[in-house]
Amino acid sequence: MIPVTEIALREIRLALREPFRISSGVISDRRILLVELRDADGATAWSECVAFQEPIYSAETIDTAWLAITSWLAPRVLGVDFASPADVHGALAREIRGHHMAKAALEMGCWGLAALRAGKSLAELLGGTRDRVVTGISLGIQAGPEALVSRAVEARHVGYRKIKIKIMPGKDVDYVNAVRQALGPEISIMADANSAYELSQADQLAKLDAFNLIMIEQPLGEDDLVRHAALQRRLQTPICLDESITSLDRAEDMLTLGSGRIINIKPGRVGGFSASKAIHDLCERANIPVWCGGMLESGIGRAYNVALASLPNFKLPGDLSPSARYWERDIVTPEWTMDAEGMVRVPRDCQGIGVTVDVDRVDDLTVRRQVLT
Ligand code: OSB
Ligand code: MG
Repeated sequence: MIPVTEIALREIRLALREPFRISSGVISDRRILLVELRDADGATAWSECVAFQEPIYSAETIDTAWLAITSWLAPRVLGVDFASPADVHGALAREIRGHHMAKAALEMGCWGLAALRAGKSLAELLGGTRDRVVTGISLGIQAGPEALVSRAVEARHVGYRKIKIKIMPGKDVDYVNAVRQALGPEISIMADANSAYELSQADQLAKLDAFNLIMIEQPLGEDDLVRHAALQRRLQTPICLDESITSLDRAEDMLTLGSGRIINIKPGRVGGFSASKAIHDLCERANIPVWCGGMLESGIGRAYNVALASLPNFKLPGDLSPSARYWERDIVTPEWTMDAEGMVRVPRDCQGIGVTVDVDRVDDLTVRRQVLT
């Protein structure tokens, strides 16, 4: 690769069309950390850090990521002559613990830049084989089951192929039941608890077995593989892990312990594309399906997720909603769209990430910027 000689960080503000509630909090006006990498020949690639403003999903926040990138991570990329973007993960992992989302923003940006340089689409460079990826919707916690049902019915109507319902104690069985009744037995439905339960509530979670869910995502603690294994033994419904899978090692632990049967891969959570691909490959060998999760990304982050989801073992619909579900207007052109079959097209006849960043718009939305050389 041609060495990266400049890394520009920006924070933008982008309001979600409506607040998104999970068991641990609510996300509304997003503060988003964008990264622009420039190489010695002047080529640039944009990437996105998926950390939220508050540590309600994982310990990282946009401010910790800013600190990690400027203080410790960017110096490990700037001016370094990497043979391949696959080498960036190791350079960022060495001696620096945690900060996966900060690392991923840089690492994935290097993949984006490498694709551009190779004259290939990001999907092709990664080894993705699909032309289109199947899409589901993640519905935040609503005021009541009726409100959730109307969202779910609408989502089915526009083509989504999987309906994911956010749950928490007190907002679980009635909500899931109402959606299953409204949509009928054929539709793929799942629930995501974002770590809201304890093992002592296993009886309550077991009631969800009645609704033929394709999976229950992350019911227990974010770092807890042992109790998830105990819970999985008590549930018919497959457990899918999200927060708990922070690396290839944790994915191996899940397989060894039987903590779940499906993995939601979010590249930001595991430190980028190399780790995502390694988890993907491990799961493929072990016959564990994976799917691509989402972090309410802008169109930049979405480009990386769509490229990743084009790998062959992404067997289940991803949380890859089109731009218009999140934003009045996205920061890329073309915006991400979904067809009536719930498919998002993978950009393949392009060089790089496949969308163009609207830099004037990004400038208008920028509240801080720092350039590292
Ligand atoms: O657990 O997958 C999650 C959003 C915020 C925090 C955590 C999660 C989510 C989603 C959103 O489910 C998925 C999307 O980007 O559409
Ligand atoms: Mg989740």
